[in-house]
Amino acid sequence: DLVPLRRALISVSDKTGLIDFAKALDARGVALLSTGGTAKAIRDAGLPVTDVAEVTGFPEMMDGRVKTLHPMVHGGLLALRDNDDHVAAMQEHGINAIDLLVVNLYPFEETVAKGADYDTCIENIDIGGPAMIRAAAKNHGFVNVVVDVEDYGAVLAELDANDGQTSLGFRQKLAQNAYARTAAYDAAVSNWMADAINVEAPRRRAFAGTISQTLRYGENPHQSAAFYTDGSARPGVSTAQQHQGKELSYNNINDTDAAFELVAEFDPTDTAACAIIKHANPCGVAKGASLTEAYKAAFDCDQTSAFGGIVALNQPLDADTAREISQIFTEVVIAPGASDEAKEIFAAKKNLRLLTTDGLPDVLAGSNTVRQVAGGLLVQDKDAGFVGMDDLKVVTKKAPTEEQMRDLLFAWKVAKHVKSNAIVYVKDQATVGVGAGQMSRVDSALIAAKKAERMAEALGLPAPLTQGSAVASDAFFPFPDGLLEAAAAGATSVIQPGGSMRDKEVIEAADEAGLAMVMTGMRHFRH
Ligand code: 93A
Repeated sequence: DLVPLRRALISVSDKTGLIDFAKALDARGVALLSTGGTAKAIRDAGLPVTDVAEVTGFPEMMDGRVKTLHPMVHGGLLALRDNDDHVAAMQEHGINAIDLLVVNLYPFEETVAKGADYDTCIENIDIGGPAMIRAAAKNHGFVNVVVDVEDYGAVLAELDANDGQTSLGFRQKLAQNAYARTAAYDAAVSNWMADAINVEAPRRRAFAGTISQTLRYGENPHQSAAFYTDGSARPGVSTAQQHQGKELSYNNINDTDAAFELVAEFDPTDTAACAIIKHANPCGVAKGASLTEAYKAAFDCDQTSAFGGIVALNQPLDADTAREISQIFTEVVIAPGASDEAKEIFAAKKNLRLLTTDGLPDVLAGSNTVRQVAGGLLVQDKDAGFVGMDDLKVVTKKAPTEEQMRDLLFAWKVAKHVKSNAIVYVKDQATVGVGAGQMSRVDSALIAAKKAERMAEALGLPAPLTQGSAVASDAFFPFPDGLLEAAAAGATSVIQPGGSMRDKEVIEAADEAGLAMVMTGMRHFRH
């Protein structure tokens, strides 16, 4: 299954590494064939190269839209070298075999990312490139196809290991990668179009990813796993720089993402904030006059659960906060930057992973979330819902005080990031009890209150911090019972969407308990 490599067609938009690769091929006796800009670059480097236009007998035309779409090219890529008819056809039409195709496509994804206008995006849809890639990949029995600059070295290594030939296994791997590239390319085009022309639920959707990391295992050690990025390059765990510690695991990545998305709710120019996450749920979130204070307050919500947690900060990590975080075992810290001193402090903590990013994700930016179900995918808009002071409706006799209002809005932001049913108690801009993921809202209210009691004991407080707290419920109270449970825990103000058949009953119960309650008109289920 070894086949020699005698003739290559190179047509690349990204010319990184091109000259070195062309030189190395030339040195191995490979004849080079190339398109306009690529040919010019190779020629300028003093290497012999034939223009595709010379081979096809046609000039590149229509602004380059038609340059390689020709039987002299596609015949050379697709012909089966061991098929008499194919060989006869090549001879009859003077078609020469192409053994290596090197293509990287018009930068469509980058053009979209730059915010280019519609026509510019359209012009950057590569047609001839994918056509050649797909042809070469189909004929991998004889043809090598390279679509990534990173693979240039591997081709040379393969040639050197096999006396100027390549093996079938090698060509198969290249072909598999090539089809994933053209699939991802068309997925990007289709997804861009869905946005550009505003289709709500396109009949077909395409998804694609590029491997970022093979993971030691998945959610459990018997599950294999890998991390793929979609190229959207949002600040977050997929684009973060890791400064120390072993590789992130599947669960680390999932939790770090949850932590960073939550802390990004809090404007860093307004105040410092910290979120501590365990199993994708927050066990402490707080704002503070400094990052250290925010961390301490978040930690005091549930010190037991914070052990081995993921800490996310909305401002660059400073030395004091690094010292404070170092007091207990933390799996990952993610922040939009870190001071050198903070990095040094963490350097002594071998098991702690520090990740820094170039900023915070924009929580209001539109994007999709995708979840797999048996036989399909569920796609929805990301929950970028936002509720401000002006959206709230006071429904009880008592209206929240200014201070209560601030805590209610804080609790509401946190509740959005807690698995349903979510109940979040907040006091002085810090969570003091988080009830997550229960099948009954009453249980979430109870569990959160119970945790607050435990923390009060541990901290030696006279009463749980839920006394006089603000409480958020991610969805409406279907009955008064959940609300009354929160009142029993000491909550004095409530934020919830409203919209239950029994809103009237719930509001009456709130009035009777002397609560101040506001409704958001928006719900934040999270599953
Ligand atoms: O406009 S195209 O879709 N029409 C073609 O026939 C064609 N053939 C190659 N674009 C085409 N290409 C692309 O040109 C390649 O995929 C590559 O990205 C680019 C290289 O052009 P140049 O060599 O002129 O820089």
